[in-house]
Amino acid sequence: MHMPRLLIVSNRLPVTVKVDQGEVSLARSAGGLATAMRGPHERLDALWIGWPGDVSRLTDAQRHAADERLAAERTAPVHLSQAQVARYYDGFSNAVLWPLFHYLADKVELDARRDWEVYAEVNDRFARAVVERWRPGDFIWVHDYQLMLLPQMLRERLPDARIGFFLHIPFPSSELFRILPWREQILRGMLGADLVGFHTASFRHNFANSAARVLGVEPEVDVVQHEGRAVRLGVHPIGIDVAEFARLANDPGVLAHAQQIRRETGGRTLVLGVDRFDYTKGLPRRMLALERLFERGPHLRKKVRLVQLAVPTRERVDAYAELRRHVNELVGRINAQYGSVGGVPIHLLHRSVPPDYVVALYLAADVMMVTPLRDGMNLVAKEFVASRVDGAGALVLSEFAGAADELSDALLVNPYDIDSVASTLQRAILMSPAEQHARMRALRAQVEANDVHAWARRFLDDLALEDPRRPRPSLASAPAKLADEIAASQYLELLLDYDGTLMPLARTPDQAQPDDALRALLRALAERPRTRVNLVSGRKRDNMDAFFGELPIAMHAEHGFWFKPRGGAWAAAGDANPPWKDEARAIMDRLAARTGGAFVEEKAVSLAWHYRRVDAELASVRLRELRYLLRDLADVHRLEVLSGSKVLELRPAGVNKGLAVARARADAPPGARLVAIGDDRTDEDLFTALPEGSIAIHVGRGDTIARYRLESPEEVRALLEALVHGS
Ligand code: GDG
Repeated sequence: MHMPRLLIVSNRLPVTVKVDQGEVSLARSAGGLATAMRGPHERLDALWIGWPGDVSRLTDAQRHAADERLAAERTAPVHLSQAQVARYYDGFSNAVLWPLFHYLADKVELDARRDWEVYAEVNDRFARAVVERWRPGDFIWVHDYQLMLLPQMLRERLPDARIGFFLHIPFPSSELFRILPWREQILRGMLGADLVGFHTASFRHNFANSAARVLGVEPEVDVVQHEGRAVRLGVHPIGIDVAEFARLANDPGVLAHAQQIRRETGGRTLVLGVDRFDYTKGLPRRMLALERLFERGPHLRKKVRLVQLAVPTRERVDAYAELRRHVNELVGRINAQYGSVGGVPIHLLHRSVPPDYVVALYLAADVMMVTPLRDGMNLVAKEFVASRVDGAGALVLSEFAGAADELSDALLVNPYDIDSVASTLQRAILMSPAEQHARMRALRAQVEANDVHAWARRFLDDLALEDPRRPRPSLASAPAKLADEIAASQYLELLLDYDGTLMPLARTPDQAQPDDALRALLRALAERPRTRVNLVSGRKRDNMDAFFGELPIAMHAEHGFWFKPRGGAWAAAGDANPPWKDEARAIMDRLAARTGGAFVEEKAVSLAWHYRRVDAELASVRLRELRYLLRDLADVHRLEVLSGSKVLELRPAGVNKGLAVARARADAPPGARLVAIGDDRTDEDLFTALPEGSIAIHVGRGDTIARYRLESPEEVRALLEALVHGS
């Protein structure tokens, strides 16, 4: 029997194929994601699917050898051509998504259509590779911005698979995100997952807002209903392999190396930077801050040295070449100005070094500078903390790194503010050992509490969770059974909502005119033996009369405020012209005038603020404002503020669709069964008021207390037709 596995999918495998003098070998891949997932990959016995680097120059025999080595590492390669890598990876991923998601819109490639096409093509290539290996029960965990279309592509092919997606980089504000020409496809792509994870609550919030704005969905804090599925949005700040860093930090060889680095620094304060050589990491401004420090404090000029490890990365992308040129120029200038025969203040290591070397640097440092302009998390900050088993050292951390949410005991800075980085750096250099230890203790506790294994476990536990709010299974598979059950009732009292239940929602209420087939269906139901029909709507009396006046049915208008029994006349449940209305209307009108697409509808007992044509993000701001402005009025007059489908309604408390239930029961024979069907929040009042033994049916997605669910008005009509013809 197949044991369910975890399939990890990322652009790059944790190992890259290398050929040296004809010998095939595997080298560790660099970067945050590979470093982070390496531990969970081993512990969870997962299969990792991804790109193993360029193998185009390998002979067949070498390629075969490479594939064998890869399989032994429990990895499965997705081979890509050089042309694909140039457009999908260097192009769309790293010259469009990467700068945009890090708030550097001016670095986004001007015209990326071709790159976009190849991005989609490569995502599809990954989808095929995953489908080939997936077995029922396997979990799929997709990583990062190179594969944002993959969750949806997998969902289409494997509808029952558990799919998680984690974004390692920031998700920008919707204002920025929506400049992306392919914003809709990217969002839909991600929403193919069951769980979408982010490092911070603000990235999650940005994503939900973008989805609301671009796709018109109405997300809650941690869930979006999308295409009939509940997609959960999680906050999962990534951790590091704490034990591994502690082990390296206690290794005698590493300690000796750290001592040697300190000796070489010649008594200067050692300030350290460790970054991929990337323009998001804030290197130029970090250099300028050091220069500012020297300008202000001549006494520090010979006492401080910055060692900057800058690991080569994305060397084919233009913006990176430009960055290297800029940094080299700054280093040259500052060293020329402040260096002496005894040494230079900046030492730039432009290469990759082994992990134990990185830890030796962490241990040797007095001050760690982590000042990215934006960063999803930033592992370096956490690695530094985990390595400082001696409890010493000061950490300067950008407030725009995801890590700043957790590491509040670091010295937080705005990396764009060079003066403030300079003074914070000075503060770090001068920090007393007692303060260093106090801060480091708190930082270490924080980093230890959430290591990478706990992170992976929590994400996967979340992914395994059955969401209680997941839409209940549709009746589509068993409508006939429900129809039979209803038909078997001795006496039937139907309570039917109109908009969204018998009729699809239209752009404006006027456009939702009933068709002849619907009138005929309602008439046939009303003429069915031992059956009564109630229409229960939020609409006005005259409107309902115009639609259905000639039918032998009972009608409840304005959510039950007005009632007209079959063959009778309308009667109101209270004061039809209440004193609060003028004031409320003035508030609503004022807000509608400022909100494109909004309009106010007045009914006898209530006022409704419609926003179905308003931009989703604007609507959510306005609704908050409206609720706030109506608060006092509602308190004084005992009014309820109710949200329906894209409408906010103000009306007297207790006047709701539940009134229809009491009326229908009042003269129903004993043993009558009530069947209520509705689609929005106001229908929940109807469902709540139903006596035991009744049947409540919710139409469409979303939360409900109803036990049954139908997909659409068509399905509702089919059910009602079955009652007519089956009886
Ligand atoms: C992305 C997000 C998020 C660096 N130089 C060497 C070396 N490194 C290692 C560090 C660290 C990793 O590379 C860099 O990770 P970061 O988190 O700092 O940054 P990104 O690569 O941009 O990672 C980031 C991360 O994904 C995880 O979700 O935190 O925000 O941008 O582990 O130690 N490792 C070795 N030699 C080096 O010279 N061996």
